[in-house]
Amino acid sequence: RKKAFIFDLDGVIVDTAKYHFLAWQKIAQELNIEFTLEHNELLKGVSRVRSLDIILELGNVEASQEDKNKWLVQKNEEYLTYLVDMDQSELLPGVLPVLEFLKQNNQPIALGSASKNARPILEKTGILHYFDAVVDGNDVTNAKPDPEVFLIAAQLLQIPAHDAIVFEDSVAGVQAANIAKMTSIGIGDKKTLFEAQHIFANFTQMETSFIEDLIKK
Ligand code: G16
Ligand code: MG
Repeated sequence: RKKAFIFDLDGVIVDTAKYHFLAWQKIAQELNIEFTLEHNELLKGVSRVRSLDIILELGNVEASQEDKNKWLVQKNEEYLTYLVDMDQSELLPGVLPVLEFLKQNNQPIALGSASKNARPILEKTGILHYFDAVVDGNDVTNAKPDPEVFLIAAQLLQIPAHDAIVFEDSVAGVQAANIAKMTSIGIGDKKTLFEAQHIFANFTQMETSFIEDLIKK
């Protein structure tokens, strides 16, 4: 059977969270807002615009739209400097074999990410050709936990939502998959992602037989 396999990007395919963090930290420093790695958890899977709002809320800072736009541009320019040297070595462990296995089994694959930088990251890491559809921050109006990004992905793959499987590292993303009635698979910490139907620390923990069962079900 054909299923839709939908991958989140940041935290599932690549560990760009550390780069988002460094870029946001620079903005926060300029604004004298304390911004720690713990705070950074709040930004996972969250859009750029919403991320800035969260940081401003942390520092009780009110700002004009003009200033906000300026910081959003600054943040992205800083973030892009970290992507320049990105290559296949930045793929998270076990990702490539899973993509390869799905391809060999003729399974449709999509990206479902909040990031507006998704395509260049897939290109730089050399895996764009695995994806039959790419849905990212440029294509959606509603952020996760709204299921829009995953619903569009399944639609593009021409697979009904209940036959879609979503890999996610963020709580909002797992919730989005659940709302869409898709199979949610958390990649990361059990305690954080307890709402997911299945949870793996990373892709190396996922047996081929598990994926075979997903295809057969
Ligand atoms: C990713 C990250 C978020 C980031 C968002 C937008 O989402 O998890 O932290 O804020 O993309 O990224 P950009 O500024 O590149 O548009 P995902 O859905 O891939 O985990
Ligand atoms: Mg993510």
